[in-house]
This record gives sequence, C-alpha cells and structure tokens, in this order.
Amino acid sequence: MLSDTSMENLALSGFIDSVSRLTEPDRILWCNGSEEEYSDFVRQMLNDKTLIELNQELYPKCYLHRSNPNDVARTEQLTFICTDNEEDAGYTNNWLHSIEAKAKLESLFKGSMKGRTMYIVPYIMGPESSAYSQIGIEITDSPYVVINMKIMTRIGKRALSQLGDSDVFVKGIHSLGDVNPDKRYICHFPKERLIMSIGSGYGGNALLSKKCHSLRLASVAAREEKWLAEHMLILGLKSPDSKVTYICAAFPSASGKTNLAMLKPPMKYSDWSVLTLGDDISWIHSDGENFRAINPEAGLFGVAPGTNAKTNPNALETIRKNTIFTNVAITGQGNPWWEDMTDSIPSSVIDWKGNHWLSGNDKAAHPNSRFTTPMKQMPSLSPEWENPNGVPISALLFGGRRSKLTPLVYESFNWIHGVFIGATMGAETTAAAVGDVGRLRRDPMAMRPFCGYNIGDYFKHWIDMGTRVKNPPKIFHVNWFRTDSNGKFLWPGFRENIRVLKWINDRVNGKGIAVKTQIGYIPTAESLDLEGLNLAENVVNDLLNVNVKEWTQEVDQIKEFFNSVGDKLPKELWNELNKLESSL
Ligand code: OXD
Ligand code: MN
Repeated sequence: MLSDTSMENLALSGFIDSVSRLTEPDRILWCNGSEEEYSDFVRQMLNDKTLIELNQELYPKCYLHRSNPNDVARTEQLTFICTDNEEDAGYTNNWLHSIEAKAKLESLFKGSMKGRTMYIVPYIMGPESSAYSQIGIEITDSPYVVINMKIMTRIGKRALSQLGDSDVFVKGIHSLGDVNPDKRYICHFPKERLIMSIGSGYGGNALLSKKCHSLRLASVAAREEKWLAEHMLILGLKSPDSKVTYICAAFPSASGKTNLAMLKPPMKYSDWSVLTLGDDISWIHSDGENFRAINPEAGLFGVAPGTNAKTNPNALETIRKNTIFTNVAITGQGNPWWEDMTDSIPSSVIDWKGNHWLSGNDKAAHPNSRFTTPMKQMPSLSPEWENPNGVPISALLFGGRRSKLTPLVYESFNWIHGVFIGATMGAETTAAAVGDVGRLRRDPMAMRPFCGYNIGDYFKHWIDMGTRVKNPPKIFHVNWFRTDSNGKFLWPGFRENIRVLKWINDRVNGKGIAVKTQIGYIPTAESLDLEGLNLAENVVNDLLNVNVKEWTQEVDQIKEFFNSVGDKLPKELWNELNKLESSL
C-alpha cells in the first residue's frame, strides 16, 4: 500500500516498483515511524525469537538480538565503490565497474524477498528541516534493520513530507539474502546515489543510512558541493565560565569516540562538562566565518565491551531503557552483560551465541557487540544537538591508535599541516571490521573504510576547504593508546582525557603553553594538568616525547603510503612530508 505523499512522488514510486519487481516480496509495508509500529515490530520479533526480552524491571523496553555468528562486523573486503573508472575509487577502496556490479547485484537480489515482507523506511539524516539534512529511502526485508533505523535516524512520515515530490534522495536496497558470506556485497553507486547491500544484517553493512549513506555517498556529494562528511564525533566542552567550545574528533572505529563524546569529567573537573552532539558522523559546512557541524544521526550504535562505570558512566545510564543490544551476553537475571562491564562476574552468564558460558572460555560478549540507543535519552545531551544550523567548530582532533610514536597530544602548525597529520594517521585495527586485530594500517582521517572516492582527491578537497572559511578550526592529533614495553597503557585515558581537552581549549583560546617540535606544538609537562594522576616522570616524558629515530622510520612508511595513493596525492602533502623529513 502506498502512502498519499509517496503516490505523488513519481521518482519514489518508480524506485519502489522496480525494487519490488526485482525482489518479489509477498508483502510491502511502508514504515510510518510511529511508536505503535515500533511496538508491533518488537512483538513480532519476540514471537519469532529474533529478539529476546531483557529484564524489563531494570532495563525497560530493552531487547537482545543475536546475529548469525558469521555476520558480526563490517566486511570491508566485500564493500565496493562502483563507478565507470577505477581511478574514481582510488587506493583505499575496492572497485567494481558500475555496469558489472549492477548486473551481479541484480542477479543476487532476484527473488530475494520471496516469502518475506519488503519494508520501506523513509528517513531523514540531520535535524528535521535543516538545510543540511538529506532524505534516504531504505528498502529492506529485515525487521531488525527497521527497528534500528527507528532509533538511529528520523524515520517515517516526517521524512516523506520533507521529501515532497523531489527526486533527490538516496536509494538503499537491502536484503538479508541467505546471510551467506560468499554472496555478501555492499555496493555503492555514487552517480545514482544508490546503495545495494545483500547477505548481511550487521549494522554498518545493513543500516544503510550510516556508513553507506552518511559517509561513503555523502563524502562524494560533499566534495562536489564543498562541504565535509566525516567520521567524527561532535562535542561541546563547557568551561567553568559557561563558555562552550565545540570540537569534532575523528578516531578509527571502536577506538573510543562514544566514550569521548559522552565523557563525564572526574570530581576534580566537576565544574567542566562535555555536552554530546554526536558520536560517529559529522557533516561540516562553512558559513564563511566558521565551519558548522551537524550530526546526521539520532541514535548511537556503540561498542558495548569496554563500556563501564569507569569508562563511560553516561552510556551506562543511557542504555537503561529503549535499547537494542546485539551480540552481548546476558546474566541469570536477564541483564545485558559484557566483559569488564562489572567488577565481578555475574552468575549464570549466557554468551552471545546463546550457550552457557564458563569464565576463562571465549569471550561472553562478542568484541564488536553493540547497543543501539536514542540520543535524546543521554544525560550529557547538548541542548544544541538538533540546531538546524549546526554548531561552530573551533578544533578538529585526529586520534591515532598507536602503541608507539605519536605523543599524547600535539597541535598542527597550520591548516595544511593539520591535513597532513590527518592524512597520515596510523591505526592498529580493531574488531569493528572483519580481519586481524592490532595490525598497523594508515587510516586517514579515520575515513579509510568510508571515503567514497579517490583518497588523493579527498586530501585535496580537505586542503581546499581550509580556504573556504575565515576562522578554520585548529587541528590537533591525540593518541590515548601509547603503551610501555610491557604493553601497559601509559595514559589513564577515558574520563581523564578531559585534561587533554582542557589544554586544547586553552590553545584554541590563545592560552596554553606549547613547545614547537619537528612534528607540531606539544604541551610542556607543566601546561598539562597532571595533578593527582601520579604519573612517573619517565612516563610523562614518554607521553610527550618525539623520538627522532622512530619518526624517521615513520617518514619512510608515510612515503610508501603516499606512493600507493599515486598521482592524485596533492603536492602540498609531499611538501609537508619533505619538511618533516628535513627537520628530523
Ligand atoms: C561504527 C564503525 O560502527 O566505525 O561506527 O565501524
Ligand atoms: Mn564509526
């Protein structure tokens, strides 16, 4: 049944018709986004056991979903940018010719929804009625996707009314297929604003609004329209004088963006607060004076393991209601649980696969288990989070994930040098994507898996964006992940990261002492507030040190990376590398 609005929209009804002819569903259901509809989905999924009710007294309206064990993370090796020329996809993407990809995907989608219902999910990315927001239509045969989309985006009637009769919307086609890793494809067709994803129900592969729309396709549009679509959190840092400084920060997947975005300062800093606007994606536009960022999403799809009262008390509070947990363990009382969530191990734990768990065996919760929870129930929510004009950004942070080399924090010399720092970010891989964990790879701007076009062109676009704004944000690099020779973290991290934010805030406001080094401005030990941390002097030195030998090796590795990017690597970045090399 078509809704009135969509009947008038020929582009939309044409899209729906063509997908239903291809996939041959038994039924078609338009999602209106209401609470009743959500409850109906939940009831149906409880009945067919794709959802499990958690302890409703302690976790009202919270449910657990267990995914197919072969389908628990993003599959970068099966993710493609589909264009006519391979060069458009570039070094960091898998590429398929758009015509071949279309033919291949159409054969996989043929009849894939037989016996199933096809759900049509209209959604808005960005605050309703913001000039920066975008409409998408995701067609899916997965109820799990629908209920997650309801939390993660603004779905239903409001999206259709915002769309009106326009033909400008992102088209997403998703089917679980037979959840077969050999027939799993996540394909992006930027020219047609089209995403086709089959064979996976996992968040980043299946919630097409997230990585596929808001990063891969949006990054292509952003280049054409001169803005930035980034893998960045947005936070407001409120200082004791009530001034709020807005910061965007890019970290590789599963490296603490959610924790930083929701940071609850420790007692010593109770007169500071962090106000959350987003934990994963920023759309950044220039208003001429400043960059202004909005968060296109309306929910968090956070990594559960590692979330506890010490690392992220705000998240623990947020996920106490209306939350979908995926692949966590449950306790005998029916509470969600994961390693490190509590000081002691609860009794009778059932692991993420549904088996009785014995401590000492494999992990109880999958390392990439997740919670999907609405932004608006966060204790740290910023009152500006839905400002249609976004918030003005004073600092951009690039967060590498490196056990060696990069100091705790340093500031770039200028915009282009900042782009160089982002472009050369190194990261040890995590469980958010299938593959080895802990292997070092270049993850420029934390966008390696998400930039929808040639990374060389992307760097050039970043350089150009610096000239489009009167007050470009200052750029910093942070690294919470340095370890000593025994593999122990040197920096306490988590809530103590407020100390680093405070130094950044000082720098942005023309204060804060720093020394100029070969790699950028580094705080002096005195200018960072380290009081009460009891860090040994050699630890502080290690955290703030530039090791020339290690940096010289790094320069060689960056050269290799730049060569792999090829001709499109902007000469400005080669210049920065040469300057670094000679200063070392
Ligand atoms: C995510 C990711 O899920 O980056 O946010 O993988
Ligand atoms: Mn992410």
